[in-house]
Amino acid sequence: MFEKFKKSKKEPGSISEEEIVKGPIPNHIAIIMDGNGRWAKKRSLPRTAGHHEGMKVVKRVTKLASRLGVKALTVYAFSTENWKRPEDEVNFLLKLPEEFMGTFLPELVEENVRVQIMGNKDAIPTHTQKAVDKAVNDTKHNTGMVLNFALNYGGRAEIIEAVNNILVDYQEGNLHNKVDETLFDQYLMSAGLQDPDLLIRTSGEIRLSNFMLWQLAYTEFWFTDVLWPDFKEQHLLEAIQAYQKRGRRFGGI
Ligand code: V0D
Repeated sequence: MFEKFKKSKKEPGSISEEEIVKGPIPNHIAIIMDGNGRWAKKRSLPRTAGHHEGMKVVKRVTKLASRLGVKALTVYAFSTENWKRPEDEVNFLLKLPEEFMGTFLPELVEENVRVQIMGNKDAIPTHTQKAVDKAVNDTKHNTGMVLNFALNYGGRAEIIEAVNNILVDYQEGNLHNKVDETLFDQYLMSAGLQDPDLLIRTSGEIRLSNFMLWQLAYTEFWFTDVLWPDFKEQHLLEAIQAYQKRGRRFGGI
């Protein structure tokens, strides 16, 4: 093979970290990790096997994102719609945070990653809450990348909750100015995080599925047919490279 063809864009194995860090790195990446069930079905495995494999991919992607200098990584782990799945599958999913933290917490601490959660935590089982609280607590002094899990999260519910909390603060006499975008941002579950620069959705579905509706207003979207358990470091580099090739205008010219 001639040297000059080695870095061909058609070769998915050709993007290096060194090359990517020369360009702008998205501050905040959000990911809809779809396709775990389909991945398992293709292998005649139970859907839960796909979720388990998907969890390992979260670890790998977290490490690479952190190395590249990404400031925040938000992953859609459990939507408010996921309760409609078979009970066994829901129970399995709600055990994943425990396993994830059991095997990954020391590495997260070493990577200086801070875990955050957004979503309705009250409705999840106590054992899951405990694992999540421990993750948040044990990493709260870390100053590196924020790994933000959307857990029992829905974008519309988040907006409605923000509105209701604004009403409460208004009634209590703690709101004196008109509501503007900056104020509204502070009432969202993502308060403190910048809006995502890049949204990745795997598994070929081209929709938002109630994910970060407010925050994704100016975000660049990158969709791939790759199923989440098959998503490798190369795919994240590919997504960031595509992002780097786009000119972001935020509505300007
Ligand atoms: C299944 C693929 C990590 C998508 C990834 C409760 C769905 C693996 C967590 C996790 C899930 C959440 C909070 C935390 C630590 C880890 C997780 C769920 C599903 C749903 F503090 N992966 N993961 N949580 N999957």
